[in-house]
Amino acid sequence: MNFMPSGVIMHKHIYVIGHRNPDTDSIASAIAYAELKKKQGYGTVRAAMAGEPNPQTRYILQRLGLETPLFLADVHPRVRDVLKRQPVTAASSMPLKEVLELFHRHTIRVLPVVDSANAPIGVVSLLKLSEKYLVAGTDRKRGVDTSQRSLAECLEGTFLTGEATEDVEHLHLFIGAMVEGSFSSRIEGYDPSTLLVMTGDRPSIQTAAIQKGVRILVVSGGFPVADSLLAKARAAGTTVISTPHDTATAAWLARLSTPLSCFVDPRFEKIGVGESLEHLRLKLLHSGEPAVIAVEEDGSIAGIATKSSLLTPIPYALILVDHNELAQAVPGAESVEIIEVIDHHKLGNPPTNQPITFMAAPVGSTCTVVATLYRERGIEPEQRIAALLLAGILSDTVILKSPTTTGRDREIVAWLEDVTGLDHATFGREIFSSCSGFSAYGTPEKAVRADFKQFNAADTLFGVGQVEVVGFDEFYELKEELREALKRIKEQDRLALAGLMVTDIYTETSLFLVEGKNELAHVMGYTQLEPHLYELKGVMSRKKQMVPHLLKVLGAL
Ligand SMILES: [Mn+2]
Repeated sequence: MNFMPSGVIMHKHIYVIGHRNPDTDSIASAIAYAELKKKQGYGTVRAAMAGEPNPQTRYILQRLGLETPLFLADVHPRVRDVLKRQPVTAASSMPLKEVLELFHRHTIRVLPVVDSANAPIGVVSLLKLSEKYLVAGTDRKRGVDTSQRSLAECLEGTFLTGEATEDVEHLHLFIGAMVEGSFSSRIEGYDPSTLLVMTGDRPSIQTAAIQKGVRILVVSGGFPVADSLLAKARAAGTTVISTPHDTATAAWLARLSTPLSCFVDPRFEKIGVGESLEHLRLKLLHSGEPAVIAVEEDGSIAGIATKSSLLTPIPYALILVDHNELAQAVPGAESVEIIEVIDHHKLGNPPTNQPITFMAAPVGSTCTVVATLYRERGIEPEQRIAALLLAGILSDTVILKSPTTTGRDREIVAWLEDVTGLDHATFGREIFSSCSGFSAYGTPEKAVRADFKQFNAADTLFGVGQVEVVGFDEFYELKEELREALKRIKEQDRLALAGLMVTDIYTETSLFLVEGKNELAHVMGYTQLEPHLYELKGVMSRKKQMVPHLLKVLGAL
């Protein structure tokens, strides 16, 4: 049976993940279901968790030698999830000639310019470049901004005098294709130190240019220059470059030798790869820029994000286990495709765009549902996975004693006992006694908060925590501290009542320590052992027994 939609989903990473504040069932079902998927040939499936495991879960994983699932605190899609890496970049010293080739070869419109550490320092857009370059102005016709190094490289030239300096100079280009007299009167009025003269096999022009002390003389066609002239050039400070190109080509190449630094726009939009796609969307929307440069944590360039990045499919999807309501799901789940739900709670799931696998059953634990899937498909779980499933069921049903336990839970437990050779009662006791009680939580307040849920009776907001114990000795030792913790929680959360169920899994009795609503004593209907403390024989389930009872009696007040 193929339970996963084929096609595009196949190469996505799929995380099987339980609810926030995960309990054992939530983490056990995620691991076991991810394993089932792998056994069915889905290699990209991985178990995850939306929070740190509680002490009981930690104990079980350690006992079975299983790894803690991947901790996903937040699954909001990030810039890195949709970014195309290895962007085309250029250094600011690159001549325009090569830059245009990059634009052409990669069919791009925006080119980021990076420094030697690969960090972006600006952008060049093809549109702005063509505007700046092609629209003629009075100075544009002659003006050439270039360095001697860039010029010589573009001309494939050789320095006969002078050297490859890096400074960008603003030069005026003249072609010496006329008699010497006309040439000299042409360049009259220009500062010789800004003159770039190109000529071929014309000693008279060469001589005139050097006598005038022009900045650069380019001799085209590879023609030789007399040694005596070169000596004069050296004395005059004129750089002489020999190029194999003809004069027309050389003039064109000189214009394209302008380094990119002359065109870089230092204002650009930047975003970290770890930032949310939503942030990227807002940047693209409000900046008016067609592209945003994405940078790695170290500041180096990661890629270019454009509007099409926002349409790129997210490379991962979720399978929710042990919950179906987004309010309980890992933050960001609403922005990610959910492809399956495996659960045993009331439905509160949002609508989906696609048909999905949705399995929910009113059984004692999600692990019961997952184990059923193994059995139905004739796939025997690996021993420690079977033991993990067993642990999940025993944890959620308090060793099959909770009123939430169903016949199907018992049946699956019997099957898992066969597979693992474990006795459920012994294993259950081990699980609960190893980590039950208060010491595992650190402080009394943490013990109360670890599994604290809020409820509303008419307009009365109240909260109930639950701790499972083996015997009440430790509870009585900590009772006053726990009461202080309940007082603080009641204040902090603005509750009318804050209570703690301390459930002894052997005697199947809960003690209920409570702060607030003192008149409760008249209506509670259970033995009051002392002020603020009630004994509730046979009460183990908060959701099926305690909360319905409190809703009833608080409503009657
Ligand atoms: Mn559960």
